[in-house]
Amino acid sequence: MKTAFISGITGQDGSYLAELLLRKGYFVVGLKRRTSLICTERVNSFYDNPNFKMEYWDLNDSSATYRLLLKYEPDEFYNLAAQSHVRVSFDVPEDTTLGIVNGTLRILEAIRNVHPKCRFYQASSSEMYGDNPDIPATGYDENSRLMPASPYACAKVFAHNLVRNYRTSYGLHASSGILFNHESPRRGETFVTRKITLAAANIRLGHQDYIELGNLSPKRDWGHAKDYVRAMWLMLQQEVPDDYVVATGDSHSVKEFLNDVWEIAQLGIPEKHLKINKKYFRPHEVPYLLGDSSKARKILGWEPKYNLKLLAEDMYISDFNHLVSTKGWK
Ligand code: NAP
Ligand code: F7E
Repeated sequence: MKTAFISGITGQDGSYLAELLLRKGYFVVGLKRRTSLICTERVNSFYDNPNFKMEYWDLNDSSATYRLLLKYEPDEFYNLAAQSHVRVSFDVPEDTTLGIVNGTLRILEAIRNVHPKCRFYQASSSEMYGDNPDIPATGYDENSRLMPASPYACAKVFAHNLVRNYRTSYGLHASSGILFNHESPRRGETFVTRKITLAAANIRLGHQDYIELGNLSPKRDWGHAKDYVRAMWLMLQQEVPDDYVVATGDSHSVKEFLNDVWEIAQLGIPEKHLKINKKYFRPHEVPYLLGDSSKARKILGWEPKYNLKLLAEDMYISDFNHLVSTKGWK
């Protein structure tokens, strides 16, 4: 039985990846930082699975990394932990950067020193391309120039380069997935897609009047997290470690996503329920992201099952049903 570590187990991707690996017969160790409230909502579905174990750990704690690597000798380590909110990274740049950069470095060093056979996955991000003005017509690929436009993205670039450096310098089986935006019913409520689907459900049920958003023009290549965790696993099954872009190849604006959700929710035109608030604008925006995942499709045999419409439906229906069942609203 293979053993996998997942840092960021309480996050969106961590929970979907754990479900996938448990289905594949892995023993999964979920690495969780200590929080004052128990925030295990996303892991409830498998918390009692005998092949799942939760351990306290933190990106800022080398000793825990060494101790747990020696205790479990995992076959695979998926590093998904991060302060992952781009807007918030402008407010807490040190915390964001230290966690992503030093945290990744600590894991790579620990693997190199005590358990070099362990395969490593790094959660790199399309935010690393930033505001690069030279976007290829087919989208960014693994060789496109990185021009990060936030503390979060700068830190991800540093960590991305570390992974490549440890792969070439020490021969570690270390891969980075350059994942474009991926969403789901488990997406954090302050990311724009989930904010929109949750607001639409609340408005539809008569418990919210309007939604406040920032810049509606940026375009994103949005996919479903369930599709994207499959790509993470596929990367670590390859003989040779490498970097891969994971994206749908289709980009839409925030306004288009809003329109789609309002249509699904049968709410008429969004402008009836929309206020623009400057506080949600960023000091530096990434205007357009489109990914070219040809390499992942060819070498990993990966392809997404969800398009934007299916994603929006999944998220809206989940939010609507959850409000009806938990609050008793009709
Ligand atoms: P998420 O929902 O925000 O989850 C982040 C996870 O990291 C949470 O479990 C969080 O714990 C944990 N974490 C934060 N700081 C930590 C620390 N100091 N020590 C230990 N754990 C810590 O993010 P996600 O959407 O699942 O994304 C997973 C990873 O992929 C992240 O690294 C993100 O930057 C990257 N990524 C995401 C996307 C996307 O579109 N979703 C795209 C590209 C890359 P708490 O629950 O306690 O906060
Ligand atoms: O913003 C605009 C905002 O916060 C998307 C993270 O998972 O994906 C995510 O980063 C767009 C931006 O995601 C609001 O200005 C408008 O242009 O949902 P988001 P993100 O910044 O793209 C990447 C790939 C990651 O790696 C990150 O970890 O939507 N926008 N109005 C808004 N955004 C938010 N959050 N809230 C608004 O009210």
